[in-house]
Amino acid sequence: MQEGLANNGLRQWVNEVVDLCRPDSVCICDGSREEYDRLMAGMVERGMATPLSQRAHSFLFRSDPSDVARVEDRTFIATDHPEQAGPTNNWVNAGELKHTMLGLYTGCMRGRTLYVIPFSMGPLGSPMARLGVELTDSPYVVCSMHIMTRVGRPVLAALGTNGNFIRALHSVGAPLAPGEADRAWPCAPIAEKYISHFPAEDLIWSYGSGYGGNALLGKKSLALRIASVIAKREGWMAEHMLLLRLISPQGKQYHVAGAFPSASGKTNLAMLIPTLPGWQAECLGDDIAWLRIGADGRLYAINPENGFFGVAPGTSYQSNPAAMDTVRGNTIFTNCALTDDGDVWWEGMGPAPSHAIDWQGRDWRPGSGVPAAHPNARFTAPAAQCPVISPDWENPQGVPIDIFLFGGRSSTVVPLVFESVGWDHGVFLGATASSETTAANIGAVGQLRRDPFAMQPFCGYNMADYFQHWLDMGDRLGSKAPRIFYINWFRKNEADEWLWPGFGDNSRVLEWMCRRVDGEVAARETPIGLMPEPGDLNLTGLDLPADHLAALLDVDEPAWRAEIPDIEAHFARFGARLPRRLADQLARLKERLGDSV
Ligand code: OXD
Ligand code: MN
Repeated sequence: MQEGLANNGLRQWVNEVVDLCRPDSVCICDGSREEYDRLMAGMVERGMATPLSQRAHSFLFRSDPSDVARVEDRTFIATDHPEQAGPTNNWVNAGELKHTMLGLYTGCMRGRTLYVIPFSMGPLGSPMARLGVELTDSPYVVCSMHIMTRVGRPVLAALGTNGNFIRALHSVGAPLAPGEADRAWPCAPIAEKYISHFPAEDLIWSYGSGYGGNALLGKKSLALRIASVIAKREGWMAEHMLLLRLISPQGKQYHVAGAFPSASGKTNLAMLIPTLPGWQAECLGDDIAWLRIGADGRLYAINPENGFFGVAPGTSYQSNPAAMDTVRGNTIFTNCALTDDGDVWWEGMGPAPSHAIDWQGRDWRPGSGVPAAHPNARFTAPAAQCPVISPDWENPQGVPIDIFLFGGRSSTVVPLVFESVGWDHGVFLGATASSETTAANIGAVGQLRRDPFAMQPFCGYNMADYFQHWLDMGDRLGSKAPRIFYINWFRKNEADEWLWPGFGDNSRVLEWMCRRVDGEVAARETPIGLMPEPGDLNLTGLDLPADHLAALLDVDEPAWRAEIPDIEAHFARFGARLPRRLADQLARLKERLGDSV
C-alpha cells in the first residue's frame, strides 16, 4: 500500500499497478538532484551508463539495436470505433488492446523497482500546464524525465488529495527472475512493443521500449497524442512545433511557431543565430507548442517541455553552436560513439577520432563503412542551459504568435518560401505538407510521405477532424490569426548540391516574413501562393549564385501539376470527413495551375 501518497486517485492507481506488474519495490520520485545522482550511480555500477570524463555530469547509454527510434508501426490509438482514430493512425479496439496488454503487464516488473514520477507539462502554475504521472520500471526514464519535464514534490503538492492527472504507465517489458543479471538496455522484442493511447480515458500504456519517444510519456504520447484530443475538446491546440522569438534591429519582437517533421532541422531553427546584422533570436522550444487564444484575441503559445531531446548526428559548432553549448554538461547521450578520451562523438560533429567505440559497443575507425553513432542518436539536455534560451521561455501566459511555418525536407519542386493567401489556404498547406522520411522512426529513410502539420505520427484522433479544428481556430482568431508560410531549406540542384546555405542564413527568409507581417513588402502572386521577388530577400554579405536564387524562388508549374494526383489520393483517404473548405482549396490550386477541375 502506498500510504505516502496523499492523492487518493494516485494512491489507488499505484496499488492497482503494483498488483498487476509485481515490482520488487516502489520509489516515489521527489525530483531532487540527489535522486538523479543516486539512480545514475546505480546505472553506472550495473554497466548501463558510462560517465563522460570530458563533460561534467554527463553519461552515455547504448540501447538495444531493436530500440533506437520511435516505432510508428507499434504505436496505437485505441478507441471503440476506427473512425475516431482515422486513416493516419493504427487503430485497435480499446477493449481488445487492453486485454492483450494486461497479459503483457502481468508480472512484468518482477525483479525491478516501480518509479512513480509526478510531472508537469508546462511551467507549474501556468493556466496552460497539465499534470501527469508516469509509472515506470526504468531508471533511465526517471533521469530523462527529470530533464524533459518538471518532476517531483512540487507536482505532488499541486495534485493535492484529489487533483486530476493524466495516467501514463510504462514498462521496459523485461522481468527478471530471481538472481538473473540485468541487460545494459532491457526491452522487449519489436513485436511485443506497444505504445498505446486510450484518448477516451486520457490514458497511456507503453510496453517494451526504453527509447525516449516511446518511453518518456510526457512528450509525444501526452503532449501531442493525448493533448491533441483534449485540445480539440477544449478549443486549444497541441502542435509539433518549435517556438522562436525574433528581435529586429529596432527591438521589435516577432514570435514564430514552426511545424516540421522529425529530424528535419527543427532544433537548429529553434536555436537560430541570425547572420543578418542587427537581428537577434531567442529559443522558446524545439519540439512541441501548446497554443490557446488569449484575452486579447491573439494566439499564445507555451512550450510544455523542460529540455531538449535532440538528434545528435549533424549537430556541430557550425550547424548549431547553441545546441553544442547546451550539451556541454548535465546531458544524457544515447547511441553516440565514445572516444578514447571519454567524450562523445557523432557523424557531422567535426573531425572523426582515429578510434572510438561505436553505438553498439564495438571498435570503430574512420573508413570502417558503418556510422559510429546511430543516425538517430540523441542528446537529452536541460533547456535552461541553452545560451540562446529566451527569458520568456517559462512565461506562464506564453508568447503571442505572429507567424506559423510549415515545411519539410524536399530536394525538388518546393521553393524556398511562399506565403498562404489566407487562413484556409494556410491550413491546406499544412494539411498537404510532405517530407522525406528520416531515422527518427524505424522504417525506410528518404521516402517522400505526406506528413500533415508534421503531426502524422502524433495526432491522437481522426486527422480530418484535426483539419477542421484548424479551420475552426482560424474562424475564432479572425484578423488576429498568425500569418502562414511554407518553407523548404532542403532544395538541391541536378548536381545534388544544396541550393540554400540554411542555418543562420534562414534569418534572411524570416526577415522577409516579418516585413510581410508589418505590411512593408509586397509579394508576387503565384499559383502556389505569395512569394518574394529575388530582390526582396536581404542577402547582404551572402555569396549566393544568381542561378541558385532563381531556382530557389522558381515555381515549376508542370512539377506542381504532377503533384495534384498525390494530393487527391491523400485527401481521398479521409472520405466524406475531409472538410469541404480543403477540397475547395485543392480545386482553386488546380484552377490556378491551369488544370481542369
Ligand atoms: C522527436 C521526434 O523525437 O519527432 O522529436 O521523433
Ligand atoms: Mn519531434
